[in-house]
Amino acid sequence: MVDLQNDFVEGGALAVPDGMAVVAIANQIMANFDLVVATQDWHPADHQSFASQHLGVSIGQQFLLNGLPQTAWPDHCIQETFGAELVASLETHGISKIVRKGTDKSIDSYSGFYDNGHQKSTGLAEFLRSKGVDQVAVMGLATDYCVRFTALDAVNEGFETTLLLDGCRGVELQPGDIAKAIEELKQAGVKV
Ligand code: VGL
Ligand code: ZN
Repeated sequence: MVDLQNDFVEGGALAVPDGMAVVAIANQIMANFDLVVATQDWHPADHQSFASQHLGVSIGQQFLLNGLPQTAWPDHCIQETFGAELVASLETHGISKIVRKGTDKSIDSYSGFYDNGHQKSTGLAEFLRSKGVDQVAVMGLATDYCVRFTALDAVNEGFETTLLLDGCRGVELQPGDIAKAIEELKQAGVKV
């Protein structure tokens, strides 16, 4: 379950259209899985993906962050704030592990497995293997960012990976971004 946090649902700083709908879906389907992991975007207040940290960079704009292409986001999911908390209506007792990502201010981390430069692992793949997991299903927010990169890393780590599309909503900064993400995942061997 990717980033089911207050800032990504209605009223949040980086609200994904209809984002709250996937929380109810998560609650409905959770019991069908042997192991449930939640990711949590968890940024320091001066995270360099925030447009507010750069002169002349506006929200939604592309820029280079330490050599990597980066979208400028509104301040969101700041550690220890309400916006970073998991949505309160999410059933949390079934969750075995919470993976926090995006904690290094100098690099973004869309995936639950690696940062965007694929330099540091969160330990999620190792955790899943230690539990005997060989199949992974991915849902959450947002389809075209954190869900996309989490599912791509899952399949590239050798897990048989399924995108639960009904349980995802996207940002769609550009029209067609969600469809492109789905196509990319299919090409990579993710079942949709
Ligand atoms: C996300 C943009 C910035 C996401 C996180 O959860 O998809 N998107 N940080
Ligand atoms: Zn973020």
